[in-house]
Amino acid sequence: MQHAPVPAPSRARGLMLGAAIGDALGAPFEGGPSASTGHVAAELDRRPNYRFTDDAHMLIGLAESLLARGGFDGDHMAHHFARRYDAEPWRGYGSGPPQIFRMVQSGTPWDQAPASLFGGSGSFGNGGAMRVAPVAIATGGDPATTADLAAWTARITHTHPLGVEGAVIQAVAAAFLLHEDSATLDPARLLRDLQGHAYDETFRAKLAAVEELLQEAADARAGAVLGNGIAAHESVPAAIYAALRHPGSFQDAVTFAISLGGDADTIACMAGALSGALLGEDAIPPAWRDNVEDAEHLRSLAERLGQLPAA
Ligand code: AR6
Ligand code: MG
Repeated sequence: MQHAPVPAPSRARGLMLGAAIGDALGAPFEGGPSASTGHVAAELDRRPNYRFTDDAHMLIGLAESLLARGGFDGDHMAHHFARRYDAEPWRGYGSGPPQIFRMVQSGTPWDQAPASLFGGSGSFGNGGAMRVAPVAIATGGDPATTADLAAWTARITHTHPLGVEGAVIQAVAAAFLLHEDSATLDPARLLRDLQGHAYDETFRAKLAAVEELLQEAADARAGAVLGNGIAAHESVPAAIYAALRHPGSFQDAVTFAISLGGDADTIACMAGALSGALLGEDAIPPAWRDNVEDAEHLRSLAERLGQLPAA
């Protein structure tokens, strides 16, 4: 049976809504143990949480800054993040970003503040990756432009090479999936492309493991092999795996991501963005897309990002 290709505007909305939905639904599971997908699905049915956390809060801030400046402006984005944090500091931010926001607001240039964190090594947390997916809409999907813009947006808070690389890989994956058909999706081709953006052995090995795990019949080993932690290299590969393992179902991709436990909201946020980009808004269960916080704003950001001349 033929099926119609998913149109670009629906994919852009799917990406933005998918990120916020994954974050919100995953939030009550953050820091918990891994669980069966059956258990997670029953909990999501019984008591779905629709309020998102810092992940989608920063993703919205990133999109708003790109739109306000017609592309990347580091000083604007850093101050916009800081203003949004000041307005809603209770969203669950990591420890690093608020320190950077204070520095920037006290006059430290945006491109100097983050390198001082964590004893001068910079953050390898997943904060750069969790918010980066809108970049893929703004660039129209060109991988090199996407990688470059993703790296710049990450460096506002994350300067450790693994923190930046995680954002680049997540953004390039989103750009790829925005243009793929789920019926003909070739995960091996995506993973080969992503290897081209992985300069650190840590990510190269994790991406190779994603490909191997996709060939196994069951996904019971995925969490142990790929990780489920707050570091970029412990969560971006898991999110990519979740989206590729369940290419025909947004609900299954997000439920699986949450079932990994650990940094469940962030893994589900990133998996939700990828799955939403591939499948489009209509593939998201209506109850989820109707009820997630700020749904109309997310849709409007998606539409306007899609009209930006390649950022
Ligand atoms: N050395 C040691 N630990 C580190 C390092 C490092 N170089 N870099 C990061 N960490 P952060 P984020 C650890 O604070 O990435 C929310 O819950 C350290 O424990 O830069 O924006 C979201 O839902 C640090 O506090 O913030 C996401 O899950 C932590 O990684 C997450 O936070 C996070 O790095 C996003 O956090
Ligand atoms: Mg988290």
